[in-house]
Order: sequence, then structure tokens, then C-alpha cells
Amino acid sequence: MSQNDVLFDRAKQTIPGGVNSPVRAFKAVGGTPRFVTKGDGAYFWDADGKRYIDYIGSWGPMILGHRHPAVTAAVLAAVEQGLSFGAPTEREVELAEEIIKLVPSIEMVRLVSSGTEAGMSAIRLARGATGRSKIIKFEGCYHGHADALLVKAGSGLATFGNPTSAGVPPEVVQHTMVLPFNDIEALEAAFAAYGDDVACLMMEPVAGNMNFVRSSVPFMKRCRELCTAHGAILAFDEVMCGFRVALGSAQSLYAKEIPGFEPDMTVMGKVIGGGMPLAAFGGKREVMSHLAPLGAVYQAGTLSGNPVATACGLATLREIQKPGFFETLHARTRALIDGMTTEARAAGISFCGDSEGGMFGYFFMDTLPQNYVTVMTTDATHFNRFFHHMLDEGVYFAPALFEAGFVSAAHSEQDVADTVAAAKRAFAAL
Ligand code: KE4
Repeated sequence: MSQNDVLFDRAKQTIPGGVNSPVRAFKAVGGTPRFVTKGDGAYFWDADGKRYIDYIGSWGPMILGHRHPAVTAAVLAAVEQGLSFGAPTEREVELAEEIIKLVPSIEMVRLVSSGTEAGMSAIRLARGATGRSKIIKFEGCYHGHADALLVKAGSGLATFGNPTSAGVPPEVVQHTMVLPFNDIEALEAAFAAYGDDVACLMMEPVAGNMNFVRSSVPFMKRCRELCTAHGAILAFDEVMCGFRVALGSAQSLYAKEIPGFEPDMTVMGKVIGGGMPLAAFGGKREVMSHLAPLGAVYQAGTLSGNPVATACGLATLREIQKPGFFETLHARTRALIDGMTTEARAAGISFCGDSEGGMFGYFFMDTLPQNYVTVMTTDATHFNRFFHHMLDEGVYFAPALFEAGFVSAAHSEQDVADTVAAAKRAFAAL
């Protein structure tokens, strides 16, 4: 019996499902989750001592790979100064200044401890700043597990959502509209019907919670125009794609396609914490000034801006600014997707993928899906068998077809070549 099985049985006695976050339980793909003992660079090892090439990277944060020397040194030095004070520190200001420097649409930023907390606070701020209640989100986009955002599409085109989770009373989601992603007609209808009551539209510009689906440029342009026309806040959830798809985050990619484009608010996380509990939400000064203690929108946190987490985040953000960092990361990730696609097609398997910077997704279908409904038509049997074949080969991909994958700066050309070679064997087995 593998040590992973032993640990999983033991974990299930004391932790619901044996995990502290559901996706880790392998429910979608079946089998026993691997209990990780240590990570180093592009790899981590499980309780049986088996090495994996890690394409999860803690679901995004580990863009430098595990145990990057500069990050480890910065964290250890911060630890020597004390873990947490509940009082302001200079390093929080340094991190705020770094985020603002790299994401020009952000004029002020508030640090928190998780993406959920950042998204939840951003919604409250948008509602407080506009005096409106309604929010728009898109099917397949995930913004953390705050009640108002655990909503699935209603029956009609622009109807209000129904809770996706038990424990969320219907009245809590009555103001949340869920629209199809990349659907301009539905967007127009929603704004025509409710536009002047919409506090904010929140979206993942590159949706990593339905694997990997880009907002089309026309759709993004329309989101911006309609929010501007109706005085609604356009909130970008860049928790996953922030500092991951580009140094300027996803919004810098859309600014290249749409002159003058920028969101009004941005939610960040993952990479900005470098693997430690740190997230943020920021935006225009006029909006952010509604936040306590300046304004009437309350928001708080014991460990917000934690001195050790900010040291980890700062060291990470400094490394990703080094010349050529994103060019290399983008090319390495693209080589992975192109290599796997070539092998799949050679084996006669329907397969396609996409990537931007160090984030990627792949689908067992011929053409890239543009929305959640299409993503969910992926051949789940193929996906799951492929996942387990690769796991046996020592390659750790996302254990769910609605998740994205991540390449770090530590992944070498050889790692990618080894992964593609393993994929060739997996496709043959399919
Ligand atoms: P956290 O509360 O998990 O830090 O962030 C929530 C969140 C918000 N917005 C986006 C776009 C996100 O992707 C996330 C969290 N992503 C998931 C992976 N799909 C985290 C992994 C997990 O839930 O265990």
C-alpha cells in the first residue's frame, strides 16, 4: 500500500474529504491524491518518494518554481524580524508600490490573505462606491467562494442566478446575474434590462477556471463600453492570470488590442504572494477611497499585508521583472502545448490547447472552446485516462478538466521534452 493511501485514509479521519481544498481530493479524476513531502524547482516528491514534474505550481503562485533561492532567503530574513505585528510595516508599502508600478490601472491597493477575500471585498467596495446592488459574472468564471459569487446561470438569458452551493440562501444571490462568457448578445440584453442598477461586472479576462478560455477582444471591448456607458465598475479578477500571463497581467494584453483599455478594479493573488497567503484588490483612487478607514465600506484582516508573506511576494515580483523572464516562460509553455498537440494529432486523438505566458490549458476536442458549456463537452474519459497515464509517468497535471495548468521559470526544455514524450506514450495508450 502506498504511503499516499495510508496518509489519505488517515487524513479523512480528521479533515473533510481528507483535504483542505476540494480540488486536491482527485474526485474528478479518481484515484488517490499524492501527498507532497517537498518541492524543488520544477519538481515535487510524494509520500512514496516519487518525483513529479509539477504543472500545478500551487495553482499558480509558484511561477519561479519551488524553493527559489532569492525567495527563500527573503522569507527567512523576514522570519528573523518577527512573523506578524498587526501594525503597518514598510514592506507592505513597498509591495503596494510594486503592484501599482506594474499595473498602471491600479492607483491604490489593499492587501488581504486570499483571492476569495479579495474578490468578496472588491464586490462590497463596488456596491458601496456605486450605491448599487446588482453584479454580473460569467458562467465558468470562479472568483473565490464568497456567498454572492457561488452562483450558476439561471434559466433565461439575463436572469438572476441560483446558488451553486448548499448554505447560500437564494436572497444572497438574487442580485447576481450569470451570463455566458464571450456572448455579446447576452451582455447587451443584461445591460439593456438592468444596466443602471449594475454595481460591477466581474470577470476573469483569461478564464482559468474553465481550463483556459480567453475573452475575445470584441467581447472585452463591449464589456468595457457597456460598463462605462452605465457607470458600472469593470472588475478584472486577475488572481490567476495576474503576473502569470504577462508582466502587466492580462489587462496589458487587452490594452494592446483595445486602445486605452483598462479595468476600473483588479483583484490579484497567487503570484503576488509567491506561495504564501497574500492577495489584493486595487483600482482607481476615487473608488478605493470608499474603503475603511477612509470611507464607509468596511473591510479588515488580522494578517492582511503579513510581513513574511509580503517579503515572499516582493522577492517573487522582483524576479519576474528580470529581462527575458516572460519571453522565455511564454516560449517554454507554448512548446509544451504545441508538442502535446503534435503528438495527439499524430495519434489521431482530438486535442487542442492554448497558452499565454506561464499559463496553459488543453482539451480533448478539435477546436478551442469559447465558453463553459462547450468546455464541459470535453471527452472526460480521455481526459481522466490521460491524467493518470501522465501521473504514472511522473507528470502532475491538473486533476480536473476545468482547471488550468502552469509552467514555472524552473521548467527546463528537457522537462518539456520529457513531458511531450510521456504524452506521446499516453496518447498511444488512449
Ligand atoms: P483563493 O481564495 O483560492 O486564494 O482564490 C480564489 C480565486 C479567485 N479568483 C480566481 C480567478 C481563482 O482562480 C481563484 C482560486 N483558484 C483555484 C484554482 N481554480 C484555487 C485552487 C483551489 O481552490 O484549491
